Formats: sequence, C-alpha cells, structure tokens
Amino acid sequence: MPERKEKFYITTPIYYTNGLPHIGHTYTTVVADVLRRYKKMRGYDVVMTTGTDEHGVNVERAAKNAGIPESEFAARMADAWRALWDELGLTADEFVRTTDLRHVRTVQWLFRLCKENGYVYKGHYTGLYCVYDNAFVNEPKPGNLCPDCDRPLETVTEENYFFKLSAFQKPLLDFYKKFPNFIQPESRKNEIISFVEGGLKDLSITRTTVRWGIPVPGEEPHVFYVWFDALNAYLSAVGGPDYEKRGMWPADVHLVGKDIIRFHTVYWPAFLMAAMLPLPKQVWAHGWFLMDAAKMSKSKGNVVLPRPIANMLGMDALRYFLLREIVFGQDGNFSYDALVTRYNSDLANGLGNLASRTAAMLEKNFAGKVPKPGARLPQDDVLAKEAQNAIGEVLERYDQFEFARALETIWSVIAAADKYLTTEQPWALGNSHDEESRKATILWTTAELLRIVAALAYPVLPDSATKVWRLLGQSNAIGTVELDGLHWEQLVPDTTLGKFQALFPRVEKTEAIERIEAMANEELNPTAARAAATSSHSAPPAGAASAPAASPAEKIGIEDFAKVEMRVGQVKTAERIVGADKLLKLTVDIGSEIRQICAGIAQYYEPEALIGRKVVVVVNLAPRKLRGVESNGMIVAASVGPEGRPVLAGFHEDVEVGARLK
Ligand code: ME8
Repeated sequence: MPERKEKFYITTPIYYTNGLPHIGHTYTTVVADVLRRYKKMRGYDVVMTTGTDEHGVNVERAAKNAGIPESEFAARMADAWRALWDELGLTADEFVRTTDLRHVRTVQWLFRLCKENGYVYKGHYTGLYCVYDNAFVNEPKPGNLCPDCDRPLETVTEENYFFKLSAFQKPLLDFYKKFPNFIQPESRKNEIISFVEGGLKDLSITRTTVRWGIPVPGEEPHVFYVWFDALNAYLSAVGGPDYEKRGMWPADVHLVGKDIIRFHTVYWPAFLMAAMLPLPKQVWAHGWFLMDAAKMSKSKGNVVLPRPIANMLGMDALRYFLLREIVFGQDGNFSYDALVTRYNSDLANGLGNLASRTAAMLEKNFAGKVPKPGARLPQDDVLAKEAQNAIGEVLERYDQFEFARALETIWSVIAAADKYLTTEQPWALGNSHDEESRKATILWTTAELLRIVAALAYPVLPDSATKVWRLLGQSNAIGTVELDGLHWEQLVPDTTLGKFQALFPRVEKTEAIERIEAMANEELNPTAARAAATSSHSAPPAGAASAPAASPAEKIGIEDFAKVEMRVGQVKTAERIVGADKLLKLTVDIGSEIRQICAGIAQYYEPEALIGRKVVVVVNLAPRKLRGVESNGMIVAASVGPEGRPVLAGFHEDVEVGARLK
C-alpha cells in the first residue's frame, strides 16, 4: 500500500460578510494560498480552508438596510466573496459558511461536549446595551453613547450560558510553555502570555438579544455568541464531529491578523481543551496593511481593493508586492506608488526582462531548443553554485514564513544572472565552433537558472512561473514539481522550447495609478458613478477617470437615482497636485459646508479660472484618496471627444449654492 502523505491543514479567518474583501483580507488569503502551493511541492497532502462569518448583529442590520432577509443577504455576500477569491486564483479546498448545516452541527456538538464536561453554566450578563442596534456595547463613546449610532445606551441584564474560561488559565500557560511555537511571532506570544497571566474571566457564549445566529438546541431564544460560532468553522471544514475520518484535524496553522489573535490563542484552545479535542499546532498572527498609518475601513474611505490592482498589473504582481514589501508579522504601509515601483523594478526589469532576453537569444541562436552546454568556465560554476545554494536557503525561508527573505534570495539569483549575461555577452560571440560552444554553455546556464527560479517562485508567482516553465519546454505541471528533488543540471539539452509569453510589461507609473484608482472608485460607488454619468448625458464624473454609462439593458430605477445626492457648489480654491498631472485639488462650497474634492480636469482647466465658478457636485460619495489626497465628493462633467475631454456641467441662470439637483 502506498504510504500516506503527511497532512498539512491551513486556515484563513472566516471573514465578515457585511463588506467585501479589501487588500487586508486578500493578504491573509494570499499567504494561505502561497503556503498551500508550497507545502504541496514539499510532498504534503494539503487542505486550505477559508469562508464567511455570517451571523450576528452586523449582518442582521445590513440585511435590514438592504431590505432582504438575512439568509438571502448572507448568501449573496458569500457568493460574492467566493467569486472574488476564484477570480483572483485564490480558491480554497474548503469554503465554510457559518450558515452551512455541517457548521451548525459542529457548533452545537462542541457546545454539548463542553457542557457535558462541566465547563458551561447558566448565568446572567449585565452590560451596556443599545436598544436601537440590539447589541451589547463593550466600548461606549464618552457619555455612554453607542459607538455606531450615537444614541444613549442602557444597562441591561440578560440570561446567558457562560463558558468557564477561568478554569483554563493554568492549562493554557502550561500549553504555551510545552509548545513554544504555538503562538507566532514571538512578540505576540509574550503579549498573550501576560494577558492570560493577568487572569481570565468566564465568557458569555450565548445571546438572547440577537436573533440571527445558531440556536442553542432546546434553549431558544438563545443563539451562540459569534466567536463561539465562528471559531468552529476550522473544525466543521474538515469533518466536524467526524473529524477523525478525514484525518486533517488539528490545524497545522491558523493564519490570522493580529486583531484576532486573542480569540485564536486563548478562547479557541480553551474551548477545545474543554471538549477534550486536539489543539491546533500553530497560530500565526501577521501585521496590518495600513493606509497613511491608519487601519483600512470603508467609512474612512481608505480601503484598497484587490481587483483593480489585479486587472491593471496582474494578480502575481499583487501577490509579490504583499509578500515582498513587509516582513511577515509586522505592520506596513500600503501605497500604490510603492506597488508600481516594485512592479517595474523587480518584476518588469528583473524576472520579466531576464526571461525575455533569454527566450530571444535561445530562439535566435538555437532554433527554439535547449542547447547542449560545452566546457565550463569558473564563472559558470560560480553561478551554478549560487542557484544551487539558493534552493536550500529559499526552502528554509518559506518554512520559517519569511516570505520577503525567500523572495529576496530568489531575486539575488536573478540579479546574478543579469550580471553574468552582461559580463559574458553571448550576443557578441561569433560563429566559430568554440564561440558557438561558449554561447551554448552561457545560454544553457541561464536557462537552467531560470528553471530553478521558476520552481522556487511558483508558490508566490503561479502565473508567471508557469509561463517560464512552459517557455523552457517543461511538460509537467510546475505545481507538482517536488522541491526536495530540485537541483542544478536537470535541464535536458535539445528540449523543444515553448512560446514566450510576456510576463510583466512595463507601465507608466502615474497612468497606472490613475487607472487603478478609477477602477477602485467605480467598484466602491457603482450606482453613484453610473447614475451621475447618466444624469449628465453619459458624462464621466470628473472625480473618477471614467464610468461606463448604463447600457439600455441596465436601466436604473428612480430609487437608484434618488440615492445620488447632487448639489450646486461654488469653487473656492483650486490648485495642482504635485506628481498628478491630471488632477486638481479644489475646495468647494456646497451650502452646508466646504468640501475638498479632487477632479481629473487639470489638463483642460487652469486652476485660477475655476475660482468662483458654480459646478455640480455629487456630495454623498464615500470619501476616497486620489494620489494620496482626500477627495470628498465628485464634480460632474461631460466627456467630450475620443480623448474624453472633461467639460464641467454648469447653469445658464443664477442658482443658489447648495441647491439640490433632481
Ligand atoms: O475578524 N491588514 O473577520 P474580518 C492585514 N470574522 N490583514 C487584514 C487587514 C489589514 N488592514 N484587515 C483585515 C473577523 N485583515 C472574524 C474572524 S475567524 C474564526 C473569525 C485580515 O472580516 C486579517 O486576517 O474582520 C484579519 O484578522 C482578518 O482579515 C479580519 O477579518
């Protein structure tokens, strides 16, 4: 019987469905996908799980706002999340929705085990409660106001089931000591240990004030507290009560952001200990991607979306940037500028250029076949050694979750190959037997190096590594290459090369950023952008670079139009933005306030000529940043001619500032 492969089970958090994925969620899921591909290449039987966290007050409220039942709202959102992950090539082996029956059964089963083992009791919970939002509030605003709706909170007592978390202080501390790698990185571990040493209070794990949740069997109207519910997704994904059959539990690594480390390293192991189930082997808490030093959120208007970046630069570029830019475990700033800079320098000029140069020379000199190398010179052996040594080093880095350093090592090999070509100058060699032989050695060496680079980079750059692999005429799937068997001297002479496909075409930075931002604005405000465009006879709004007009098939109802609030504004100041030649920064009086708005009209309007001019402003757009400058609204303009020259919408009669357009 063939020996069973060793298993490796990876999870991402299951994400809340009251919004859509941004770059932060994408980060964790990309890391999980990289590990999944990497571990497969190391011979493991891998399962990766992601999913959606669908219960609780926030979804209840969002569904109410959308005017649809919670189940329908949750289903739509789960579909949207799943579809986006598929589109980005981040398909997990298991996608758990907390409304799945398999999950509901697992949560109820875990509760029963904890209760049977004596760790659950009925009690009362007293806290500040928002009657309007139906939710307990842990961190009220000054004056005991609700942080969500600003209304006064009331002190409410409700009957709850409690979990005896206090009984697990010592078992948890012992566990952390026995398994020193359980919490990663180290700095987080110390934080958790001191939290647990500070004492643990019992935890209320059911609610009677929330409706949209998993019912506690026989105890309605009790539903489970969202975290007792959500954490179980990791188990329900791989069999729930029948986890032994699938053989994947316990998880080898839970990947999470630092915001939810306590739930994963204190509550979750305590629940599992109480139920006498195996504990996960590791929780890895990475840092945050910040925008201007603040955590991203839709209300702040500073979210970065993955799709526009993937559309503009390719998903590989986004994956590379996320892993290369910040050290895994630490916080880092996200900026489009840094993204495009890295794209051009590391990807277009680095890997892309090496692959295209090599492909062109192989095609020209060896009729599209891998040449047979001749005698080696010391410099060939130096490069071979460097590539061979990189293999071990890169695997070590991946094993340690040091993704940035793994990529650094791979890129140092690429740089060495560039230097080698520049010194050896195969293009300058003639047609004598010796020179042909030298050329063959140089190009075989470069091609072999590219093969190794492709295999090592594949977990991070699956699309481009596959292109390089095919170029080198390799017929097996690159994702099935066994990294443990990868070594120098495996490229077989005479192999027919595949067709070269461009990897990373260079982009012009300003234009690339503007296009990404325009796509992001369209995605964040689809109705507003489209309705605004329709309102001025298909004019793209001047704050967004372009917005397709609604096609006849997609007519919008009056209720959609009514969502767009347009008012008459008057320009108070106007100035150019350094580094953004299409944008002007305006301040506009809209009657009730003065707004700062960026408009893509700089190539057609002189700032001074705009002062005092009356314009049409979409005032209820979520704020957003354009080239780092906050824009709080959008100026409406017609788009004229093939180049889309903006012409500001205006009035022939005098209109009052602040008047609403209907
Ligand atoms: O907390 N930078 O879901 P969530 C890096 N449903 N990572 C980020 C990030 C950022 N700016 N923003 C989000 C929940 N993340 C619960 C989880 S699990 C049983 C239940 C990532 O939608 C990061 O992984 O708020 C973070 O922990 C997670 O998204 C939070 O996702």
